[in-house]
Amino acid sequence: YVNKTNPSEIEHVVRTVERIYRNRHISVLVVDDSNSARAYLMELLRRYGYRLREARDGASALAQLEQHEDIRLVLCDQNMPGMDGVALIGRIRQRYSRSHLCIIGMSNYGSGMLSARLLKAGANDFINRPFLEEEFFVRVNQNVELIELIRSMEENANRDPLTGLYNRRYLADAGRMMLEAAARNGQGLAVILMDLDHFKSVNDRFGHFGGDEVLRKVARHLLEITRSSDIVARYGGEEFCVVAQNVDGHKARLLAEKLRAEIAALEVTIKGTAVSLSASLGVVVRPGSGLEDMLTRADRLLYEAKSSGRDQVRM
Ligand code: GH3
Ligand code: MG
Ligand code: MG
Ligand code: MG
Repeated sequence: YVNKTNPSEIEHVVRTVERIYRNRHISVLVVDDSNSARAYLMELLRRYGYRLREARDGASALAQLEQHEDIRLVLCDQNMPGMDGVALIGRIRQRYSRSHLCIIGMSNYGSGMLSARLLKAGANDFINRPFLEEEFFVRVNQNVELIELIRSMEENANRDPLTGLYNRRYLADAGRMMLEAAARNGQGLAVILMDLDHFKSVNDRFGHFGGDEVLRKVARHLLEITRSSDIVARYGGEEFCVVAQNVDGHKARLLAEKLRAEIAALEVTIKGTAVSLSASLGVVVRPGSGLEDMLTRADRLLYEAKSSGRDQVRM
C-alpha cells in the first residue's frame, strides 16, 4: 500500500508554513476582558505565527498601541466594562488610519445590529461568536494581507525607485506637516536644495548606468550624514532636497556646508575609475510663507551658487 499524499494538501502545507514565516513580523493586539477568551484567541493566532500583544480593557489597549508601533491588527471584543468595543474602535480610529492598522470587532451571535455599529465605528470586519476556526483564520489572514498590501503600495508611492530616497510627492506632504509643526512650536526649519555639478559629464564619461550608480552612492551617503528626523528626498534627476527640523540659520548653514564638503570628499569609483563630484546648494530657513515658496527661493539661491562657480552654498 502506497500512501499517495494529495498534491494540493502539500501545497496547502507549504503555503501555511510560508504564511507563518511572514507573520513573525506582524503584531496582533487582542483586546478582551475575559481571560479565557483572550487565551483562546491568542492560542489560535499563535498557530499562524503572529506576534501577540494583549489588553483586558480599552485604556490598556490604547496604551499598548502607543507603545508598540508595529501592531497591524486589533481584535476587539464588544462587551467590556468601561469602554466597550464600539467606543474603543472609535478612539483607535481617531489616531490610526486604515492604512496603519486593521480592526476586527468581535460580537456575540444574535446581538443584532452590533456588527453594523462596529463597522461604522471603524472596524474593517467582524466575527460573530461562537465562530468556526476556519472562518476566523480566513478573516484574520485576509485583513492582514490587505493591510500589508496597502502599506507596501503607500511605501512605494512615497519612494524614488532608483535611490530608495523619498520622492517629491512625499516631500511635499511630509515637508508641509513638518513646517506646520515648526510654526506651532516656534522652531526653525531649513530647506536645503542640492544639485550635483556637471553631472552630464559624469554620464558622458561613465554612461547612464554609471551615472545611476553615482546617484545611488550619493543618496546613501546623504542618509548617513543626516539625522533620521530629517527628510532626504530625490527632488529631480541629480537634485536632492533635505528638510531639517529644529535648526536656526547658523545650524542650517553648517549643515549645508557639511553636505557640500561631504559630496566633494566622497570617493566614488566606477569600473575602477575615480569620479570626482561636487554640488551646489541653496538654503532657506523658516519663516517662509510655505514649503512651495521656500523651495522656489532655495532653487533661486542654488542657481546663484551655480553661476558663482559651483561647489558652494548660498543662503
Ligand atoms: P550643472 O548642474 O552643474 O549646471 O550641470 P549638469 O550637467 O548637472 O546640468 P543639468 O542639471 O542640466 O543636467 C543634469 C543631468 O543629470 C542631465 C541628465 O542626463 C542627468 N540625469 C538626470 N537624471 C538622471 C538619472 O536618473 N540618471 C542618470 N544617470 N543621469 C541623470
Ligand atoms: Mg467581553
Ligand atoms: Mg546638475
Ligand atoms: Mg539639475
